[in-house]
Amino acid sequence: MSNRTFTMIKPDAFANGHSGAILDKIIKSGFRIVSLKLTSLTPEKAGEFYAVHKARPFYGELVEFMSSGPIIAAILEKDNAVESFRKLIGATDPAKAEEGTIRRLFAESLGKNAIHGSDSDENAAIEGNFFFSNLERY
Ligand code: 3AN
Repeated sequence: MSNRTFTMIKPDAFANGHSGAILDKIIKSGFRIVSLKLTSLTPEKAGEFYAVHKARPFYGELVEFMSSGPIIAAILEKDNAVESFRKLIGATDPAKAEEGTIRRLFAESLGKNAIHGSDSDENAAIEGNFFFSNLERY
């Protein structure tokens, strides 16, 4: 069990002005920010990040959306970080996400669902390294 996870505030939540409220909720939920940056993905980079979903029917839509505007990428630390953060963000489909979760509060739809959270310790490390070099972490 690792104590780090990776997150992105997606283009919908950033464009809708929810970044501050989302970061506040993350911090108040006990996560420490290890690394943080405002950035954006080219379609090529978004395609690479979501390569595991290449065969899925929504892949093209996902890549287009994720490269449509600024995002905030971050590495977060807390005991049992991956599982605890998945609980905080809620189900992929905001309509099915529990009351009080980030997706329930801020997501627009299944595709535009406000925030990403790594689904395993292994992916948390891969995804964190995708955005940050070791030198950028403390
Ligand atoms: P999660 O982000 O909850 O781990 P995944 O890994 O199944 O969910 O999907 C990755 C991303 O792909 C989701 N965050 C969502 O933006 C998008 N996505 C998943 N399922 C669909 C779908 N049926 N239609 C459109 N976009 C989808």
